[in-house]
Amino acid sequence: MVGLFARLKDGLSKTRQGLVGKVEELFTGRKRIDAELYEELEDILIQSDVGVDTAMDLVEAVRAQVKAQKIDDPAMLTDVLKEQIAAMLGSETEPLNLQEGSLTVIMVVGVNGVGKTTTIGKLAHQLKAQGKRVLLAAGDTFRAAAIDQLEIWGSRVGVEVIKQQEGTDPAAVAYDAVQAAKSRKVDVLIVDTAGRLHNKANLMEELRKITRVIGRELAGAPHEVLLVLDATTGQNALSQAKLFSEVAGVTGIALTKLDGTARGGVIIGIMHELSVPVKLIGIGEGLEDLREFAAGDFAAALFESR
Ligand SMILES: Nc1nc2c(ncn2[C@@H]2O[C@H](COP(=O)(O)OP(=O)(O)OP(=O)(O)O)[C@@H](O)[C@H]2O)c(=O)[nH]1
Ligand SMILES: [Mg+2]
Repeated sequence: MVGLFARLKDGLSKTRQGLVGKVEELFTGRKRIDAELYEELEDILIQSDVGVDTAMDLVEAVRAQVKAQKIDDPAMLTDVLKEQIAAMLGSETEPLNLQEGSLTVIMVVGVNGVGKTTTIGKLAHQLKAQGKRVLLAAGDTFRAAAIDQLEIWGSRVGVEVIKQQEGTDPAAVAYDAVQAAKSRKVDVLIVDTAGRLHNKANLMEELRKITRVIGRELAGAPHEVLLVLDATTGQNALSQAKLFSEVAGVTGIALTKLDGTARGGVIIGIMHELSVPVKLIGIGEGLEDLREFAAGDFAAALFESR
């Protein structure tokens, strides 16, 4: 069996080639640490979707370390950068806010196509493997296909799906689902939502309404509003995160599609520029390809070449 860390490293290979490969090429190709080198480092970081502000802060942090440690060999900068990225990501793992011994409601939000339904399927699988009773709610009533897709995941993973017809008010589906979860003594209810409506204001209003209904039926719920972001969209993911966390009360981020993209650097920007933590990462389309985001492992996997 391929180890978990190896699988993570594998998933991050394109980001590693892009970001770390270019950085190492820069550091080994230079004889001196000078202003030009810092400028090129900043360019590489920006190109890797770290974000302009974060790129500037990172370069500043590297510069301060170089001064403090009196480093004059550019070849030593890879380790310095790795340490600064690790420091920026923090060492804490932020687990999902699961209620011990009572019902937890997780609402999953995000624009269309980012991987909400897939993430729900993977998460349901994980929770079930931990011995939890899981129920899904088909709160994306905008398209019939969305309900079908969640049902396919449900039967694949072996968990039930609460659904109504296409076009039903998703808040009504959420209401039903909370009732069902209570009477069936479910541990975790995961609510899927639409990523696309007629317009953005409608979507946000709908999300607020679902949240209200869930909270009325179960005090303290939803316990987790998980925003799903697609890493391949780079800086777009960062702006979606800003938008959703303002209106939808996001408590955690799941960053998907880190496999197959060189834009994984966006996670550094998200962690640095937002107060919402990345809790889960998606590194493939399979059932097992969802991980808790552990910053230390991430930084190590990013920099380790073999
Ligand atoms: N490579 C890869 N693909 C992923 C990952 N997560 C999701 N996908 C793929 O992304 C596509 C869209 O995923 P969905 O789960 O349907 O996205 P959604 O957000 O529910 O989309 P809507 O319901 O249209 O809003 C699917 O083809 C998934 O297989 C991931 O971590 N890695
Ligand atoms: Mg979906």
